[in-house]
Amino acid sequence: MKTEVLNVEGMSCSHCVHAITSSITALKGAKDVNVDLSAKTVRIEYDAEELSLDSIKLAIGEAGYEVV
Ligand SMILES: [Cu+2]
Repeated sequence: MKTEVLNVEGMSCSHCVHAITSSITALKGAKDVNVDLSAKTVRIEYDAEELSLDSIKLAIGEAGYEVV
């Protein structure tokens, strides 16, 4: 299991938290997603054998947010 913290721009409310959380948890291998709105970070716990960090970043981008 791997934990990664990403800086994500564009998150401002609980809708954003939900959008990001559901787009990442839909990925196979994602275990836990934690969004911190004030810190603008997303902490993801995932199985690195099933899921790559690039796929996670792509999912966040497709949800409409920018990983910086
Ligand atoms: Cu929002």
